[in-house]
Amino acid sequence: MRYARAVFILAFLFTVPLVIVPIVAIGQKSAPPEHEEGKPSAEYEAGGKSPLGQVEMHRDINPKAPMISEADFQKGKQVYFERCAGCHGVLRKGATGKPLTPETTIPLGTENLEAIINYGSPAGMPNWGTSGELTHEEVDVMARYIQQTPPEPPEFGLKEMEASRKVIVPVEARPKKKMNDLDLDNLFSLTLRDSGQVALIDGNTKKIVNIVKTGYAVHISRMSASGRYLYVIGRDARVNLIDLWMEVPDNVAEIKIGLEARSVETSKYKGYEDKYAIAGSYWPPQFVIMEAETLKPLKVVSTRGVTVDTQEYHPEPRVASIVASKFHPEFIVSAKETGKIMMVDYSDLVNLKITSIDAAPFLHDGGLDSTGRYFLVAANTSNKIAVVDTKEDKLVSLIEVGVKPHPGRGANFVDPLYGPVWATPHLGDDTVVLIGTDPIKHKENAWKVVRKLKGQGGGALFVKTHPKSSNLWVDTPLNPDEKFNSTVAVWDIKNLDKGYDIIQVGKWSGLPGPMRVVHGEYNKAGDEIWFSVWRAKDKESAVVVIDDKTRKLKAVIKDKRLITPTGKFNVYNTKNDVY
Ligand code: DHE
Repeated sequence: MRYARAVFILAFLFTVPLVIVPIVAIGQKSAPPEHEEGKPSAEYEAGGKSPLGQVEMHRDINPKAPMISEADFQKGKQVYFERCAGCHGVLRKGATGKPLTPETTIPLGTENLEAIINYGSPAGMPNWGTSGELTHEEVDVMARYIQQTPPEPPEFGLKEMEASRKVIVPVEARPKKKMNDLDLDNLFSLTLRDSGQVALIDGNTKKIVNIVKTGYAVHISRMSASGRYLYVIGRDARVNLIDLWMEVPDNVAEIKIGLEARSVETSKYKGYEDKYAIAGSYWPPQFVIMEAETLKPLKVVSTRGVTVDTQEYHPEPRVASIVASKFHPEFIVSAKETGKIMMVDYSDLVNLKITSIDAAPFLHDGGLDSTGRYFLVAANTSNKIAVVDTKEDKLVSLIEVGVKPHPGRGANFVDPLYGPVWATPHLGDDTVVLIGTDPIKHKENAWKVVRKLKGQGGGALFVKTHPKSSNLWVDTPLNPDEKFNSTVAVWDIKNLDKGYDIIQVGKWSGLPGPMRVVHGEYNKAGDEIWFSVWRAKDKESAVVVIDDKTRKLKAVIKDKRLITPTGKFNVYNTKNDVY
């Protein structure tokens, strides 16, 4: 009773402006319990896997805060960065969740804080204690930890980056021509999240070409414009550069660009092919432009600044998606907390020009429309898609969509009624929203939600199609129900009103549940779609390949080295922004 009252009173403090569906997932132990480290439930929203817990930070004793031993402080720091920092911010000054600075937590007291950590709040704070995610002791430690002065991770400038850089194979010693007989355009880079590796898989033979060591909790891969170099970023902000021309493609350089990161991209504008790479970090809040072939850091730019809505200073705007412009020598960089989209002109790094576009807070993932001119990015907790004209460098529209859009890079196709559209599913509801993207021939539909398809449920992450396909695929890996998180929904683009069919991808893998089926990616020809069957790191996982035309099983790629497979990046599609 005492706890229940405290929960009610304190609900406001931990409010995370999320919505009901994923929150249910967050608190539920029933969501594949075996997903320890790979578990995408609470950790997804809460920024799980942050490596900052391991970073040494200064401890400041606050006489008003309750006693905490050094060991408990270190434990609290680790739990905070693994579970809480994603919503409440590295500095505890608030992000999607409310601030947890000592001024707000000390007056509430340890007992009340314990209650809220245990039971969560109706507004979105997960019930860490009662769900079993945190033990009783951990809840006690956390209640005392968040009353201490927040320890601050160190900055990471050019000097630290340069000191971390390794050129494993110097440019002069690299092949002068392609030294393997791989069909590189149809190679896939597969994230092996919890083993800190990527698997390079031959899309034709479905054989593993190499397993390459990358950063901790590796996240995404991107391609150089020529298709020769593959860039991989880990959550520990390590960028690996893999040369696909080698006899056996492998690392040729690596660098740490910060302490925590998610995004990497390369220069694609004419005349700048394979010249620059860029990586954005969550901590410190900044991005760095590097020499593409050596990863030599050239220019570091901070994203600290004011938010677009309340115009208040934000100390840690994390760098979310980065896309390369096809219209100018520019990188399109989204800063999450401030809601700013920066068009970073890389033609002159000394006199750097940045056009800063006000979108909406909590920018996350996005991609280009089919013409490559418009960038559509989710402002996820604002429930909006921001559209930027990358030719004019202007905001075109802020479109109200469903609850917590999560497009990945989205999916482009031609709707039989409304013309060219771009699609996004949602974490927070079961809709898939189609937005008109052709302001010339379908002006009346441009930048409007032209359809809302009803999908399997919330907890969707990625949508995919291909110019040669008439299927639209949507996963639901974060839905707590196994019926949904181990299957995908597929619509016939020519007959969207008919609704979706369910494809039993998990079952086809031949592996027992629990599992998460995540992230579809096409092969180069656009006649196969690959899905990852993501299980716990001590369990066998798989990649299921589906014949796109018949929607029948084509192959299951299994190998004991495929640990926690998640994102897949086909070289040709990634290089050319085909999605
Ligand atoms: Fe991602 C893209 C951030 C959790 C798989 N993810 C992105 C992007 C960002 C981001 C900013 C856009 C990068 C770009 O385009 O430049 N992801 C985050 C998080 O902050 C979050 C929510 C929590 C965390 O702790 O990291 C998170 N992401 C996940 C996962 O748990 C996923 C499902 C599995 C995994 O491997 O980690 C996951 N994220 C992906 C994938 C993409 C991605 C596969 C690229 C999609 C694409 O098609 O381009």
